[in-house]
Amino acid sequence: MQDASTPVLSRETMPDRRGQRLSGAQIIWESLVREGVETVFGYPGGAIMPAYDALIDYPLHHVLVRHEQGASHMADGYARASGRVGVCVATSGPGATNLVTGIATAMLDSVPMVVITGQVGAALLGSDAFQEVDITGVTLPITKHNYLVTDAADIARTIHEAFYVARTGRPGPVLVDICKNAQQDLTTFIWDDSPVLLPGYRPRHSPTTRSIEAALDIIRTSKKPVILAGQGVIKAGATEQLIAFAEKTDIPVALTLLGLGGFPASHPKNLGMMGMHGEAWVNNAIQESDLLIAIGMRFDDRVTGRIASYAPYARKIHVEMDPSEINKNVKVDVAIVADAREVLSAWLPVLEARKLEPWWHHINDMKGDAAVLDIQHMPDTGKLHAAHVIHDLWRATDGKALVVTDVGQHQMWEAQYYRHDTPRSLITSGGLGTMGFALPAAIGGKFSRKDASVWVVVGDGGFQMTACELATCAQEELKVNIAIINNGFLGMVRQWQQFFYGGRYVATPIKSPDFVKLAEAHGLQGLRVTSRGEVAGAVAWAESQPGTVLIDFRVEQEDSVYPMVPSGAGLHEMMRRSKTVDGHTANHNPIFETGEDT
Ligand SMILES: Cc1ncc(C[n+]2csc(CCOP(=O)(O)OP(=O)(O)O)c2C)c(N)n1
Ligand SMILES: [Mg+2]
Repeated sequence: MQDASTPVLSRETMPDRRGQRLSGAQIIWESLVREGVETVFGYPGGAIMPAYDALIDYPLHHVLVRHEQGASHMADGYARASGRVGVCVATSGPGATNLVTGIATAMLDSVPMVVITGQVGAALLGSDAFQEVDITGVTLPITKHNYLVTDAADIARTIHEAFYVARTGRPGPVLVDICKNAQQDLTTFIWDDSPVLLPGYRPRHSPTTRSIEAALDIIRTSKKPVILAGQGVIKAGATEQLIAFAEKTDIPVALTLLGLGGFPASHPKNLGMMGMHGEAWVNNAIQESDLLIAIGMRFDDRVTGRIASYAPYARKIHVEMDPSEINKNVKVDVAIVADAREVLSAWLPVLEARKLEPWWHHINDMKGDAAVLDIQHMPDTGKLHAAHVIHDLWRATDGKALVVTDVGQHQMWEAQYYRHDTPRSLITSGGLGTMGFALPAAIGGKFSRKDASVWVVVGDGGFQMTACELATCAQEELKVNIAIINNGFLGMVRQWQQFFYGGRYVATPIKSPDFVKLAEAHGLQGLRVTSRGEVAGAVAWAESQPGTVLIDFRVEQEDSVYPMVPSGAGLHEMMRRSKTVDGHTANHNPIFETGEDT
């Protein structure tokens, strides 16, 4: 019996089969190899079986997941960690629909991904055949583009196009649904890797001289400017240019959640994270600023708070490569539709060096009081707070880990207390806020960055959504470290219940299995940590072990993330940690409306 995880041919010994008669199934893998793919994440089934059968002959590593959602998050994590296109594969019907959450997650965070699904034979389309779902219909609003392929002769060109669309312009997921007959039929394999030209698709935009200069005029005259840097900086590889720009102009840099790492946390011009759980001085600086220079970010409601009171004194410059984002949420004075690196490179040589001393003086004053409210400075009560775990994890890993978080309170504490100095050192689901993302995304990340020390930071709730992928770690003999921030609650929802729903904890206390035993049941190692003194040692131990290690950190159950801008409130209307009530009680403010969508 042959095992598909050990391919017969290497890339070097693979014969050139262009011009030969091949099956559509073979052409799928021929095309992926030619696109530079090395790893695919997937799960087989009837409508994709011809493709799986052909896979055995190709130099591709197939990772068998335990649930197709895991495959889509793995492809996503692979892409975010490396900047390359991630690939996942599933069968028709339930296989394809299980990918939907992962596709939407990638779409909302602009992640380049190619998703290949099997489909029933073309003759059966529309007949409610066994395991038939119109997956191109289902995914239309959550893919950058999608294709239904009914003919073997179309497979190579479609896959080539799919990779092009996924990675160019503002990246995103592209789905290719391939009918079973198209996989089985023979056709001549033609590979045309000349540049793809698609009518109506213009992924590259160059900045106009007029917009560049209009922005320069405003930048020169501003007294209280703030740069808002988002994920676009990371995707454009513009970190170096942003550092040079901030140093020359003395402009403080605030980051979005997905922008963290795009500008070093330890850089003196770094303000920190903005938004709903951003630092108070960052949000206040934005509210008081006279100029916002938004670069590769999209004014999501989580970063603006109530739009009507957002940065009321600021002129706004928006550097963004997707024209549909311009003036979508926030009206701007100057829009530059272009790549962040190109724009920063154009500004840099012509801008004069400046010092914004009064502005920095004011910002540093604002920082003063915030530091006092920081949990790290609170007296040691002997309790283990999640913030302590993250802080000590940061120290023990020397800030060098590739951290992959799930969604909830732990995600926000990670963003606040793990200081990211390099791009692509944090992977997190921002736009969709997908629980269950972390473990599979970390597995994908580890496959694309084999040398990285990968840490999963995940809640007790979210971990249980995709914990089945522990078996994938075991089968692949993969090394990731898992820090479960176990607070016995769906903590972020509990926090909203505490603040806005009168403390009625409906459906948020959550019972978990013994996570240490769960790790052991998979042949992996586990450890429980209940006090702060054990954290650093546990992290070092986990890193020293060869296989996947899970640490169950039993943290304070009813702690809350501060500051918090309640949904619908202005960015400056933050709830702060109270100094007086045991360090973790909200100064509840009843004027804020009940929010939704945690
Ligand atoms: C798939 C999915 N379902 C529901 C939610 C809503 N939600 C956001 S945070 C959260 C609680 C997360 O709990 P846990 O994983 O334990 O993390 P904690 O907040 O306690 O750190 C929930 C239910 C979501 N974001 N994603
Ligand atoms: Mg929890």
